[in-house]
Amino acid sequence: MKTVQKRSMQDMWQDSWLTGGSDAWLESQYEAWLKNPSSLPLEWQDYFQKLSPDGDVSHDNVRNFFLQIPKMPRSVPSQNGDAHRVLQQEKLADLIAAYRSFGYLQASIDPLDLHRGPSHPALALSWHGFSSADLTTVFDTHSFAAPGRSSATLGEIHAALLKTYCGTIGIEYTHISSQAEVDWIQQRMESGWAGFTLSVDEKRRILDRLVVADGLEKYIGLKYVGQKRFSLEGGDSLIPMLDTIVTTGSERGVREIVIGMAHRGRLNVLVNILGKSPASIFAVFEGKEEHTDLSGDVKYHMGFSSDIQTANGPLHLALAFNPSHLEIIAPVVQGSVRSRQRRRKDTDHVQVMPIQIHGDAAFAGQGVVMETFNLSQTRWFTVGGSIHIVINNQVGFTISNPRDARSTRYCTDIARMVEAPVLHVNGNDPEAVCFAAKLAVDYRARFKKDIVLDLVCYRRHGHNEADEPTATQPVMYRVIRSLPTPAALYADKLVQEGVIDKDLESQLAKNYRDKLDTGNSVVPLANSNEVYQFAASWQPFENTDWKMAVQTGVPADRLKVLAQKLETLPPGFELQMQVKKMMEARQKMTEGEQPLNWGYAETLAYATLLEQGYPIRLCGQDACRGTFFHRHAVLHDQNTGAVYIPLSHLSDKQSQINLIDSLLSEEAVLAFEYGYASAEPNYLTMWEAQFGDFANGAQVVFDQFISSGEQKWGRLCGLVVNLPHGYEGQGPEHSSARLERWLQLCAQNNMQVCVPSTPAQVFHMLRRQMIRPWRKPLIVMTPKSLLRHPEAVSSLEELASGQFQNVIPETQTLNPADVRRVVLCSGKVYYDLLAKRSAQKQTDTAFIRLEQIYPFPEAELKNALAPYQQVKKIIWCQEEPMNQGAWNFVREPLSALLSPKQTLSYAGRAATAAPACGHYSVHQQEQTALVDQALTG
Ligand SMILES: Cc1ncc(C[n+]2csc(CCOP(=O)(O)OP(=O)(O)O)c2C)c(N)n1
Repeated sequence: MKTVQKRSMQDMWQDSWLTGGSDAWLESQYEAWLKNPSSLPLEWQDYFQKLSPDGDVSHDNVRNFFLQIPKMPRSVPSQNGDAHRVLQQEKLADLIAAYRSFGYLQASIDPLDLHRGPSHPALALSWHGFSSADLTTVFDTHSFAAPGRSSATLGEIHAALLKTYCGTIGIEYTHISSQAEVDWIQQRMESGWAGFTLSVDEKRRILDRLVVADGLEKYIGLKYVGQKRFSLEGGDSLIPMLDTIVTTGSERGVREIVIGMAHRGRLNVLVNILGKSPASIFAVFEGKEEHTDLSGDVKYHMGFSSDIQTANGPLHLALAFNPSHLEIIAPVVQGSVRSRQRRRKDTDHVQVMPIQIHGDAAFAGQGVVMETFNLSQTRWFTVGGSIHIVINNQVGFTISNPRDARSTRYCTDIARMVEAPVLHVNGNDPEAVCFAAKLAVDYRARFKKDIVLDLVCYRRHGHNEADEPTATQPVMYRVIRSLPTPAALYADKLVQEGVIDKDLESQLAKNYRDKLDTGNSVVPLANSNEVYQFAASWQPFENTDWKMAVQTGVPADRLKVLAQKLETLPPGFELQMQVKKMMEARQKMTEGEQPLNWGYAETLAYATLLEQGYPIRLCGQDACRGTFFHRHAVLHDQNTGAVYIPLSHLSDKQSQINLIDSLLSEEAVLAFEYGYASAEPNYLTMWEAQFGDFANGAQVVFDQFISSGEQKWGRLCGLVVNLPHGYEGQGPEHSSARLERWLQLCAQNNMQVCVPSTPAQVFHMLRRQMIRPWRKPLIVMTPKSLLRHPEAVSSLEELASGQFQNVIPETQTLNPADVRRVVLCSGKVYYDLLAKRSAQKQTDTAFIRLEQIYPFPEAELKNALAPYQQVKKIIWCQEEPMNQGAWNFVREPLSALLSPKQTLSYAGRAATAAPACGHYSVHQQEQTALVDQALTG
């Protein structure tokens, strides 16, 4: 390549690397670079730029020549026949490459034929210098020749390209950088799709699936007129698509599928894929469903699971409970799948497969889609690929103009970020739909990556059944109203092919209606002794009470043994200097030479749980080290970079711990952890925010799942959420974890909100979370400065005995008769109050710490207040502004505990818009003032 000499353009063309036997792919890259350098990644741009031809033949010469090629007369001098043949073959290679890369732009994927965009110039024969005279020229080709032949005319090849890449499937795959994947897909498309045929039985099966999809909607539409069901009609092919995925999946070893989907078509999937009994769905339409103590949810959000019978044995299907918030279910499903894969020891991600069903507007619009794709190939979050289906009905509520719905050409373009193949399929060609579905399952099985099926269809009615679509989409709906159903269209096709009788469609429809009338499941279900063996049992956690006492202490000698194991490193393991100091300090704590700090107690909590058989998954941004340098659960050898995790080296029988530095997402990562924890009651699953305030980026997960999932759907979950919180002058964003937000969400014992103030408290709190048979989310305000505060320490004995104290009464010996005020508080401010009281040698003020704010520990607080009956002033002190923190939550239940002679008052910052001020000096003045106010009020 580097030895191009000064020669004429024609010479150069004839024997330079442009025409000769160099690698076809490299050539195509070079050509792409010549046409448009910025179309290639920077490293390739750089590579070609540096690959400068010798002498005065520059890239510019080559580029100029190359760009002339399409315009050049194609009749190469006859005296050079070989050159002509090579040139023609090269032009053909360009043409084929163009169809592989851009054919999808011209594919016939829209059943409404409304939005066919501009095509690509390289799809025209003339772009490559071919004229109609060339159509009969014969070329060597295996891919596009008729079976048994190794050559075809240009006309035949062009027709095959159109059929393969511009038919009812438009496939995007040449953006994938793995040549193995590209080759695999190419082969599937060029031999598989081009020659795709189905047996008569398969065709009948597809027709039957279309008939049931349509039949259910019509049945409900007629029986329950105007009631919301978010009809699938127009996207009917979803049912044969899912049917194919389930069948093919079961052939490839899939034993469990978890589906995430929104409202559209959900009832149809429940009845026709999962086999939920139609009677139970009709009962909801009739208002006759069973009521429980829970507050419940609307019918198109409810989840369900079943065991269906396939030719390859039973297959467990689960449709995840779903809030209204579009797309947020995707990471929850991923987490659930990962948890189920772990339970089955399915490390190759074969047995459990996710299907994510999206709407076109939501897929393009919601940021969590991108976050979930970003999780998809990472070490601790991958599930070996998801099959994404977009029910692309080309309208989102009332938006249908793509120029308003997104800035990308396709609603699926976000998937290109993970180099997922995308198949746009015309929903009115159900055979193409099934071909694409099969390809998707095989691709995932082979490459363990995400793949997208863009089911291009339409929405026969309005957004819901009470909604009139022509008000905003008159033209689109004129077309839609003229379209026969997908079932009718396909039945016509099969009649024309002579595959079925004319009346088969109506017979199938009648049979289906008869089945619906019985109310029984319309899907063959697995027989009862074959059903799902891998379900987690939540039964021990049902109807239990948060007040039950559990012993969480661990004998001191056992703690010492574990601590010594945690402090033992592999020979020669070189710690970083500060980490070494931390480890030395921990050794002193074990020896009883120093009191225990936060990191020590927390680590021992994990060690004891692991030893007792509770696995742990702790995940967050920088969670392995700990944002505030206190945890160091994963150690790094300074010489070799090797990693050592002491918590994984306790004993051969211990449970597994996964310590995870997550990628920089709150919403998708927290949703994933919620999904994980919801599928596994005996796993201590923890998510840690970098600073507590960042949790609001995941607010949907708190509102829609963590706080309300049990009441809406009866789903228990023991997820722990660590939110660093405390006013230390770090400004408005890093002081507050917005304690008030979580408290506002608390009711019906839905979750716990704790603010532990000592290392022993965090030890017992974490252990209680697993040992007490009560699974509720635990929101923890975790400390920052307290991690190193000399007073925020505990003794080994405090870990060895006792339990988590929901309330910590006054710890110093005060004479209750001297006490004139009782200050109640939570968290770090206790230590500020303590310091001032000690400095002032004040004996007239008692402190009570509220360590669990919800469920409100009324009885324990009453006991703690009991010695101070004569005290008139009860003060709630907090460092958060008055409109924030716990004040508004605690004032009512606290007041209820006081005698008529006692008054409750507030000591703290005034109400403010921001959580904290931005100036350190102001912060200090405020902090001093609120402590003074509490101690003198
Ligand atoms: C996060 C969120 N924002 C807004 C809505 C309200 N909403 C419900 S359905 C819908 C349109 C969704 O369009 P698309 O994703 O194309 O699905 P389709 O309803 O067409 O099947 C909207 C905006 C919602 N449910 N969730």
